[in-house]
This record gives sequence, structure tokens and C-alpha cells, in this order.
Amino acid sequence: MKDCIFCKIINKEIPADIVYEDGNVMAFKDVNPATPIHLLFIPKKHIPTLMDVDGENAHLMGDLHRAVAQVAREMELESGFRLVSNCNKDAGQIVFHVHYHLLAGRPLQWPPG
Ligand code: DGP
Repeated sequence: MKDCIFCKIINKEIPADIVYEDGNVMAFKDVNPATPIHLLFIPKKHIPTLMDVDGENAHLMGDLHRAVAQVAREMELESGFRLVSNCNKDAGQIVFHVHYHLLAGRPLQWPPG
């Protein structure tokens, strides 16, 4: 999608610190990390929010989870990590291309704010 910052990262129009990429998924470091390890996992297909997941694209969400597990194993995150997806205004979504935040590298509080 033309004006989507994450689509621009996928198309290599703007740089990102990419840690994983396959045909359907990309993962890169968050530009504004909230934790020592803060990655974003996105489908290469533009899906605006979690509410736009449907029978046509749901397989991509499975691909995201498979990539998360692979990267977590490679980064030896056995002590733990959190996977978060913000959907729409009340959750604080600012980039409308569906994504998971992988947060790790320190103990995390629960519940979030
Ligand atoms: P949210 O939509 O609130 O779930 O979070 C979007 C995240 O995307 C936020 O933590 C900052 C990150 N972000 C925004 N623009 C860029 C960018 O151009 N590059 C990278 N690496 N991360 C970005």
C-alpha cells in the first residue's frame, strides 16, 4: 500500500534492521524499542488491523507465529518474551499494517497499562 510505512520497509524503500524474512513475513527491530529486545513481525501482504483478518489471509497469521518461534529459538529467548498486537485507537495502534511486537530482554510487568 502506497502510504504505509511498513509496506515501504517490505519494498526496501526505507531502511530497517531486518532480522528475519521469508516469502510471506518480515521481522525487524522497532525504531523506538520499549525493551532491550523489541522486534516487529509483519505479513508482507497489507492487512490494516487484526479486525481485517479473514478466511483469505488467516494463514499469514500462522506464518507470523512460525517466524516468531524460529526467531525466538535462534535468539535463545527461553527465559521468556511477550507477543503483543495493538488493534485500533484504544490499544494505541499507530501503524495500520498488522504487526506483532516481540518484547524481551528483561522481566515484563503484567497487566500492561
Ligand atoms: P503500534 O502501531 O502502536 O502497535 O506500534 C508501531 C511500532 O512501529 C512502534 O513501536 C514504532 C514502530 N515504527 C514506526 N515506524 C517505524 C519505522 O519506520 N521503522 C521501524 N523499525 N519501526 C517503526
